[in-house]
Order: sequence, then structure tokens, then C-alpha cells
Amino acid sequence: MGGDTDVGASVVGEEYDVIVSQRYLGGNGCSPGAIARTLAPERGRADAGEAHQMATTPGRAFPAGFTWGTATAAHQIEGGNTNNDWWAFEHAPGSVCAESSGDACDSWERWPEDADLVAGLGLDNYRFSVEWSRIEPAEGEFSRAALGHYRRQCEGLRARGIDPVVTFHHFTTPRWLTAQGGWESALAAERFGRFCTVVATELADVMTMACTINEPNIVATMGWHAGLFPPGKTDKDLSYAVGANLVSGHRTAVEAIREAAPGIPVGLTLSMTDYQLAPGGEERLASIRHHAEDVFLDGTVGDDFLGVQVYTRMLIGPDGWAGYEPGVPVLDMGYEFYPQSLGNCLRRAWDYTGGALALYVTENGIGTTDDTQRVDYVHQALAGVLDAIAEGVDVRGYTYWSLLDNFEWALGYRPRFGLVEVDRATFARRPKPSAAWLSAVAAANALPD
Ligand code: GCO
Repeated sequence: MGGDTDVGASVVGEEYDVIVSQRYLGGNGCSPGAIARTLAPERGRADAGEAHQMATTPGRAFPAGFTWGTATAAHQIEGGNTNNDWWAFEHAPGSVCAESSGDACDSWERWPEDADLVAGLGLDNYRFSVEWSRIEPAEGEFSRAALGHYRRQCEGLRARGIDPVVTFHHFTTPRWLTAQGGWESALAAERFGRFCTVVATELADVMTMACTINEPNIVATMGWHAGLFPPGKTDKDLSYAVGANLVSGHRTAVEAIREAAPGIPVGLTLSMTDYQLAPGGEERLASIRHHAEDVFLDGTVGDDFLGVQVYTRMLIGPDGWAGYEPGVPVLDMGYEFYPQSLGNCLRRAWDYTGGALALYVTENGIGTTDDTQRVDYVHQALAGVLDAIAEGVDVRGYTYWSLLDNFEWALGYRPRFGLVEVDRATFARRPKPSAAWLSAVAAANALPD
């Protein structure tokens, strides 16, 4: 393992650093505790009771039917996913990864506990991903046991009153496919379509929504341009070609899932950043938006919904990322605490797609060891969602990333996005006060003042 989380230093100045890499670089040495004190000097750590009271005071209501959920991804929580490109990347000599995913949260075994946690929070849905390399460990060879596992998981969620929202590809690709060129090859879309047919056939009567490829823009850029995801390449043009293959994989998946699971809404979940103009950055801003977001949004025409995933903003000047404004709070992940980014990106997604697709926030959250700061972030982000809805943007639900403290890709287990803490030795789960806070907001379907 490289162990050095400041892996992004060498990429600053290139277009891709402003596109996505800020979301994953981290290691700026800034204390999250100090940031929280700046942001919320009066607020103490809320226990569950206080949190409930905070959230049930009359506030601004969300529309009836607005859905509440939380999300995870297979490789980040299951453990032992040895047969995909990420495991290989984590274990390659000189890897940029801080550590191996290892046992992760042991959720392959402990998914019933996770389902109990979501049920305990009273959330409507749980978004999780199926691991392609477990279901299809060798090309064309499908594991009945793995399919049965995910089917039981969906059934178990439903038995607890939770809607299963299934992501078909969340960053990981089986090794047998990477050996064929992975997403560099046009073959990948066809292979992915076949996998989607098998999975959607199995889960047709138990899942409630299907997300095809999670953040294809991140996969292409981080893997083929920034070199910080597998396969670790740094070729901008190749990353654009991979992006196009991922878009075609999405389209193939939409067709496959619709055919195998009629009536299940299908959509893409896209990483969006609140790119803002710094003086002189007009041209660069347009170019970044085009490559990072628009080519993927163009691939969503005809879908049933769009999943919007937002964490922060970036100021764009003539040379790309213009840096932080003086004095802004910077998080442990290396990017700015800027919860207003969510409302702004929802507006942009709505405008760009001409209001053709219902929007769901399929990810939003904060990596912090200060749980009070988490509540502050989500509170402000949700206020932005309400503002966007009031302006006419059709936002149907909010999903917090993540249920658990989990494997944050090249950064390992240091960033803490979870509503629930996980003991790294025993895997014991312990909900944080923010979990009770979000639970109360969901129960009230309203945001406290
Ligand atoms: C993402 C991711 C997650 C990350 C999260 C926090 O879609 O980028 O789905 O895998 O853990 O975004 O960085």
C-alpha cells in the first residue's frame, strides 16, 4: 500500500482535477473538529432525544410521498470481494490505495443487521449494489448462490418495510472483463447488458428501483485520467472514450432491465459538482461541464429518473480549479464544506434535462468525525432541496451517503461518511446521533427550522 493519501498533488492544474478528483483526494491536514466549531459554535452533540425534538419542531414540509433512504455499495461494505479490479488495484505493488478493503464491514454476512438498522431509522428505502464479480465470477458463468443471496437481501428488506433500490454497477468490474480491456472495450456494454438481464430477471419482483452505472463520470475520470481508480491510467482522451462506453453500457442496461423487469423505474446516478464561475473562467467552465456532466446527462434521455449525487462546489477560473476562497472550511476529504451545492446541482440537472426526468438525490453526505457537523451539513443541504422544490424542480427523494462508515476507495477507512459507526475489529455497529436526527426528519417529512 502506498499509505500516502495526498495522491492528488501531481494532478493539480490538469482539467480532470477540477472535474472530480477533489472528491477523493483528502489528506489536507485540516481538523474537522476545528471546522465544526467554526460552523456551529453553539450546537452541542445531540443525543437521540434532542435530535428528535429538533426535527419534530414545526418546520418546512417536504411534498407528500417524498422518499427517504440511505446508501451503500458492495465493495465498500461486503468484504472479501477479491475477484474484481478494485481488489487487484488495492494489492498492486506501489498501489496508491491507503489500505485494502479487506473484510470491509462484513456486510456479505451481516446484511440482516444493516437492514435492521435501516428499519430502525424508519427510512423508506435502502440503496445498495450487487457485486458483478460475485454473480458472474467467470465470463458467462452465473452464480446461483450469489443471485440467491441478493434476492434474499431484497426480500429481507421488504419484510422490514424497506424498498430495495438496486445499483447494478458501483465502481467494480470483474477481473475477467478487465482482462478483455474492461470499459476501454466496446464489448463491455454488451457484457454488462447480459449481466443486467440475469440480475433483473432474478430481482424483478423484489426490487423497487434500478440504478444502472453509478457515477460513470467518476469511473472514467478517476480510472483513466487521474489514475487514482483502476486501471490507474492517465490518458485524457482514453478517459473520454471510456466515458462513451459507459454511456452505451447505461443505455444497454436500461433496455435489458426494462425487458426483464417491466415496470421497475430505471435510471443513471451521476456525480455532480456545483461548478461556479471565477473571473475569466467562462470557457473552462463550459468545457468542464461538458466533459464531466453533460455528455452523461445526454445519455439519460428516455430514462425513468435521474439520480443526482453531490458533495461540494468548485470555483473555475481560466486555468481550471481556482482554489478555495480565503477562509472557507475545508473538510477531511480535501474539499469545501458547501452544503448549498446540492440545491444548485438539482437546479442545473433540471434545467439541462429540460425537466424531462424526475430527480432523486441518490447520494449526498459528508465524511467527518464530527457528527454535529454532519447534522449541520445535511440540514443545510435539505434546505437547498426544499428551495429547489419550491422553485418547481421535481425532486422526489433524498438518500444519505452512507449508512455505514466504510471503505472510501483509495483513501481507505479514514473518511467517516456513516450514520452508523463500525468497529473495525468486531464489526459491531453503533448508530451516531445524526442517524436519529435524520430518522426524525424522515418521520416528520419536514425540516426543522
Ligand atoms: C460515489 C460513491 C461512493 C463514495 C461517496 C463518498 O458514488 O462517489 O458512490 O462510493 O463513497 O461518494 O465519496
